[in-house]
Amino acid sequence: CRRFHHKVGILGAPLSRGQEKEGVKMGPDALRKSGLLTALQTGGYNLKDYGNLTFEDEPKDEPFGIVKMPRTVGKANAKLFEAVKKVKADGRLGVILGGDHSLAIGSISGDAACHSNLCVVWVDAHADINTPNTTPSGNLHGQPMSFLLKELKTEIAGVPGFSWLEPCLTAKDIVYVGLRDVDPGEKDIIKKLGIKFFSMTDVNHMGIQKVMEMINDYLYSRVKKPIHLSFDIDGFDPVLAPATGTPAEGGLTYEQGIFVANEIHKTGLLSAIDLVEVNPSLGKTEEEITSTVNSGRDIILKALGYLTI
Ligand code: HAR
Ligand code: MN
Ligand code: MN
Ligand code: MN
Repeated sequence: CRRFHHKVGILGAPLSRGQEKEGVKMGPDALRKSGLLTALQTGGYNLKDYGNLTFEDEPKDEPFGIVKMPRTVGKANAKLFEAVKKVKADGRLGVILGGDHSLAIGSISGDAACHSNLCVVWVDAHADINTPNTTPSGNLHGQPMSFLLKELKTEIAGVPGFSWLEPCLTAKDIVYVGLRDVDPGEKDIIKKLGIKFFSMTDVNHMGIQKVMEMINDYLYSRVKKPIHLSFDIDGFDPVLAPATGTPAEGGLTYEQGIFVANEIHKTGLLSAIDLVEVNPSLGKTEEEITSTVNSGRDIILKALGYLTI
């Protein structure tokens, strides 16, 4: 429908040091092999493939408190930040193929550098808003939101690798969908900052259609704002998307996920999408891998309006 939807930039971001399972760096290539690019090409999109970024481990990357690999994750995100800025400067809708969810720090910062009024729809089993002080695991993929929020700026002070970062969002700019595995410290932060969320309990009780209506009213109905969709594949139920590092029971069905993506497409406001935490090496069978990867591919295609009238 809307013409500006159809200029797309694909960027592979195989970040993996925000957690501890190697295989997540295979996410971008698995998504590429799923037919994502050929579908978009035959669908008439103006597509530019920016390739995959490469990331290196920083030497002597000692933990900061219990936060693991801060310099490596910080530097990778600085690189992704620049790459996403370039995609947006080229006038393209960004499609960022992950990689673990720590990449949202660079991806959303890059998107926000071009859109000061950016808002974020975060689909995930997890809230990813632990701070370096509340994190139970030390893994940075459980913390990106705390690096992005202006309200939490003092919480991330001094983390090595992130001196380039300036928080770009406020608590009212974000909405969660699909939450069901949230740490106590995260609950406190969400309550204190008044962050809007729709847990799986909410989705089950009011239905995904009502949830998307409420998101529409809350985020972008009054003033039109560009939307960044950050979609963690573990937002889906593990029956559908088992090949991921931290699966959580009771997630979105295929149809619910696709509905979310389609509603966002219909706004005409999508600026960029992250598709993260696909880990092909964690599929127990070929079928588990295919189901996970294809579900992620379909979210991207639907968010871009592929085959939609
Ligand atoms: N909340 C836990 C932590 O901070 C687990 C995070 C799980 N990670 C993700 N992100 N897949 O959504 O360690
Ligand atoms: Mn369209
Ligand atoms: Mn996540
Ligand atoms: Mn998650």
